Amino acid sequence: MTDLFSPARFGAIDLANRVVMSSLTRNRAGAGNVPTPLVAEYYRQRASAGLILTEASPVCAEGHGYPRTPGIHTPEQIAGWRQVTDAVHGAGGKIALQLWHVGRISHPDLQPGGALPVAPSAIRPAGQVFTGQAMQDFVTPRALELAEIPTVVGHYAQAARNAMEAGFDGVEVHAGNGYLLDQFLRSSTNCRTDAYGGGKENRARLLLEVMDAVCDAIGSDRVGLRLSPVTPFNDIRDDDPQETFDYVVTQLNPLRLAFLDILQGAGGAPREQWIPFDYDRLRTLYSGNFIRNNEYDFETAQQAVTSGAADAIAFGRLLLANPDLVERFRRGAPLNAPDYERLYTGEEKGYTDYPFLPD
Ligand code: 8OZ
Repeated sequence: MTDLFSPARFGAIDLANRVVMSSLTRNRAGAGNVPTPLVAEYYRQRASAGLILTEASPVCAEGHGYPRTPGIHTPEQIAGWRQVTDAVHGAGGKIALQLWHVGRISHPDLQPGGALPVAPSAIRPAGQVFTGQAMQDFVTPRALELAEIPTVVGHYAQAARNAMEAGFDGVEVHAGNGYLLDQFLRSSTNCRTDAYGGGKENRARLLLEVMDAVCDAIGSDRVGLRLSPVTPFNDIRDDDPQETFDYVVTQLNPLRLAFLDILQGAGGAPREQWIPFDYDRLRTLYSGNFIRNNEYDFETAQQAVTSGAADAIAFGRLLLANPDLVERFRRGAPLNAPDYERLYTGEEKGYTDYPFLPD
């Protein structure tokens, strides 16, 4: 019987088990948003997961919205990531890079030339952004011109090629959590009247063009996709998320991606506040490898894989705090708790110092 410890083949990527490390932003990049040796050590420690999905990595300078997030658009960043992939491969692991563009979740202080962040429509997100020194209110972004859209698509394709040059096993396109591709997908952030706004077919157009371009660039068997149908993170909503996401996954089928990675629920919000959504329906509509994420423990993850509800489970908080999570699951060992104070602090503490089980 297939269980969490069974090997898997996701497209061109062989996984030793079905415990996937979820993408987690950790803000430890060095100058020039370059991954440092400490970043390589963090991922190396977690190489026993079947597949590591890296923290989100901006595909272009305009795609940044947080300090010290490692990009994949300069030669120095590619070289920095190469140290990470070498470290993970040296420890027998597999690693895919998450491709990111924040869209409106940014600030002129984080943009080239102090420009306005870009978005599908000029709608300001509620809330504030940390610009390195202080929290500042979000600004009203600039709506992308129709003629600029091919450039955005091109950034994703080039970033995927850069990821291959850096030695990654694949990439995961980040189309969740209220960032650029999600801003296009959802009705609350997309009021465009051209071919990229309006009904679900138009709102999904940019995402599907990006997926086509990334698949053409590196081969669809090395490409995955992250969606988060109902997370309200970054002030985003959809009038009919089921209709939107049923359509998206159906359109993805012909691409034969390596995997689809679904963030269920609403981030860290309590389960009672989760907007109802039929994830099993997505599983049924989608013909490829299906990863589920959010609040799984060993028992519920094992149940999801053995029942066929998922092909793998992605763990964020548990893998953050337990680099040897797979071994702890095998032995039924106790788990370390995450240090929430140090998620984004840029230091070794709370990053590379979580204890392993004794041999
Ligand atoms: C937490 C802090 C900063 C960024 C996401 C990339 O939500 C993120 C993120 C999460 O997908």
